[in-house]
Amino acid sequence: MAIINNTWEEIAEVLKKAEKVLVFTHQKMDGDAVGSSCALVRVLRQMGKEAYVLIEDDELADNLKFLNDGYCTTDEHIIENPDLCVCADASELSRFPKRSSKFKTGKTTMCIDHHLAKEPFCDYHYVDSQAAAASVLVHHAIRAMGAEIDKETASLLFAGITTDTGNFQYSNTNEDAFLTAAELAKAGADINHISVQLYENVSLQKMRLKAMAMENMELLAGGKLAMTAVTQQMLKDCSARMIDAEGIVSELRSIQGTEIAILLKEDTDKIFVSLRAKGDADVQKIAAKFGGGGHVKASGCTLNHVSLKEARDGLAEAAEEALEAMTESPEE
Ligand SMILES: [Mn+2]
Repeated sequence: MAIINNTWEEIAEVLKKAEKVLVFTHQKMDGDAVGSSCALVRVLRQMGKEAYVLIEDDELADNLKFLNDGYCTTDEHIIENPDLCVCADASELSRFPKRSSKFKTGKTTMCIDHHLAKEPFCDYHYVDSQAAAASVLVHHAIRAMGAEIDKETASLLFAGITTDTGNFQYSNTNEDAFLTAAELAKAGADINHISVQLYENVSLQKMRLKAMAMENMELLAGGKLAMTAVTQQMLKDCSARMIDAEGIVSELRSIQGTEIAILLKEDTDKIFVSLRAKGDADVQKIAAKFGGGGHVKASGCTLNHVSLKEARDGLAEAAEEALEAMTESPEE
């Protein structure tokens, strides 16, 4: 059953009527998850409501902590009988598995998101997979409520948009993303401060891990395929955590001539694989071969009970095949 969106007026009415609101977002929060959910909570509080983001993770990533000015909680009991539960930047209960039963306790439920959603699961929806970020849609919702967007709210929403568009570079960057960003700049969003916090705030451990991963990089298929791995030993050597491997795969993709980038992350009995594509390459198909999925340009899969070498060989072969198929049928 396809999702039929409500109008912004309907969404705004429901938000305005609720007194006790819990906002949910996806696990492993990124800037858009934090920005969109916290902005909504901030505005609802300014309207005199009791509102929190009930987060799935134990804590926020270090470079996102500055966004959380007391909006987020891990306490399920902070609001016992919410009038409204809203999920932002998530359009499936599986995106926040620990909190999904709490979400259902909302007298009314709502979803505001930009992921491709399979099934309607709320009373109210506004899901637009064309939107560059959930923060763009939350901005629409706040405007529809007629609420004020102050400097802090504008900064939160801007953080979401810059994150999800790769700072206005990815293929999802559209007119609405720029127009929204312009309005947020006008409302006082502290763009340089946000950018420094988000992008120039890398821990030494993370930087060292990236250097080590780059040092071990392999270039295959005449430079069209870039691969590397992050092992448990490397994490020890750099005093880093696996979360610090974030960003390495996009760095691989940025190499001149590279069309497919693959990062293998070694866990105790499995290997997590991140895939990225540039140009016409499609990594979704490669990930699907290994039981994974995602988007054409960014996908992932998990390999169980294989050695790092086996994972590397299997992925390299699949990627090389995909690259060969592209040169055979360039028009397709
Ligand atoms: Mn998002």
